Amino acid sequence: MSVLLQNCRIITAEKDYLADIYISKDKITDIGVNLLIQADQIIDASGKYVIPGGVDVHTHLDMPLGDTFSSDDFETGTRAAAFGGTTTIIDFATQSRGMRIRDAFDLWMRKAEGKACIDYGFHMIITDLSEAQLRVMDEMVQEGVTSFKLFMAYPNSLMVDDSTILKAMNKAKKNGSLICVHAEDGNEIENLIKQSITDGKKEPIYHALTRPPSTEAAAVKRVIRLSKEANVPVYIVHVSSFDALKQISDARLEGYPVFAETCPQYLFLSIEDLRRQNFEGAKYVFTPPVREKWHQEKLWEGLINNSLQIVSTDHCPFNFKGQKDLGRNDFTKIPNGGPGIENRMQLIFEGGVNQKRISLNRWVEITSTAPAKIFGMYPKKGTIAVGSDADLVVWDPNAEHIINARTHHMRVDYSLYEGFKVNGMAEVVISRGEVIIDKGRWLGNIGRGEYIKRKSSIEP
Ligand code: DUC
Ligand code: ZN
Ligand code: ZN
Repeated sequence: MSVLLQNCRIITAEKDYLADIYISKDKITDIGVNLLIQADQIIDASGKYVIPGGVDVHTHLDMPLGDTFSSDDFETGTRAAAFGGTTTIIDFATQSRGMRIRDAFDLWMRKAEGKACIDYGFHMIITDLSEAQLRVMDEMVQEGVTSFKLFMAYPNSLMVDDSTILKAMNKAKKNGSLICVHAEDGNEIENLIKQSITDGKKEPIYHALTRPPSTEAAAVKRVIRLSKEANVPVYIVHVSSFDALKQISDARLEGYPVFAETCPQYLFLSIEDLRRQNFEGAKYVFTPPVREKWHQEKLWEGLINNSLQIVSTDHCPFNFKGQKDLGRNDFTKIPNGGPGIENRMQLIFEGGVNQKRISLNRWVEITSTAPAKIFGMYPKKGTIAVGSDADLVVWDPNAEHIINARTHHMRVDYSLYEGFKVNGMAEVVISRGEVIIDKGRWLGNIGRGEYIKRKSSIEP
């Protein structure tokens, strides 16, 4: 199978130019002006941008939480991602306490197998690091799991102590993997939650008020200190506040390899959303919480000046009816997470490019290239080059769209961005040479996605 894309305005992280792109089987094999090559399929991209497929390095599909699961599995979640122009995800396999890392990896591989519609990799969440499991980290790297996430929050389930983080960092230094951290001070937050419940303060807004920015900043500061001690890079996931960002940008100015992502929910939503009436605030319960509105512009600045390198989604959807309402009388029982895998590219295009905060190149960089580089998939993913996987999106910059739960493809009964008007949408989506979306129609096969054995992370 071959595809010729003609009249493309190709946008990568570095370039912006006109050319045709030729795809043979699953790879880009030629890029040039007026290519005269026969092809099975010709796509005219006049007036559109052609970008590398989006790379979302933070998703939770089919994720267990208490007695429930995130509402998108690998089929519905990856299909929705594709509709939004994302062609690669990295999901999180979780080693629950007492579980072997190898078993967690096998379990998540089974969840994705036969279901994933786009290519996928895994990070491994570590909760238990005995000497035996420490050795398994090396095995995981051989399997292509080259990043590990550790939690400084959730004392009763996922949290690990600083010595465990340090142990993981020392191992990562030897095997070339990257340590990712959920940075919130779990003990401090636990005290604030206990006090809030004792005081009868149980509405969704208290989710944010018991996790103030200071608890995020304190944890970021602590983990940066640990990474300096171990002399390794560190990656901070889902940065939500200026306070946390400041710790990161200060460390980077001093020359330390601290990397970080933020997510659309922190760029577009605020603590006011948690105050919505009739328990609607529960839709906005995810961790870290939404902040006061002024933090949004600070996070955009972080993306502009490269203190933040990536926008991922932390897609972790739970239905309002039947899941979020488990916490109707107590915010601590609201399943923690929100949907967004389908909306990332268009939201960052709207808030970034259309609102003139960032260039087209930077949009591609933070949504595709840097994620591929930092997480060991470049140049297979994250760029448009001869030899790269043919993961491409024909992006219509003028398409008008109103985001809403009725028409989105995520399996969740609400949208965090209901009614948001955005210009710009994925028109054609190609994954490894196969047109899987054409003008809103799904053409791919379920389960066609392939597992990506990632290499060690490299600096962007
Ligand atoms: N952290 C995540 O990254 N995702 C869901 C919940 C959480 O605490
Ligand atoms: Zn987290
Ligand atoms: Zn997450």
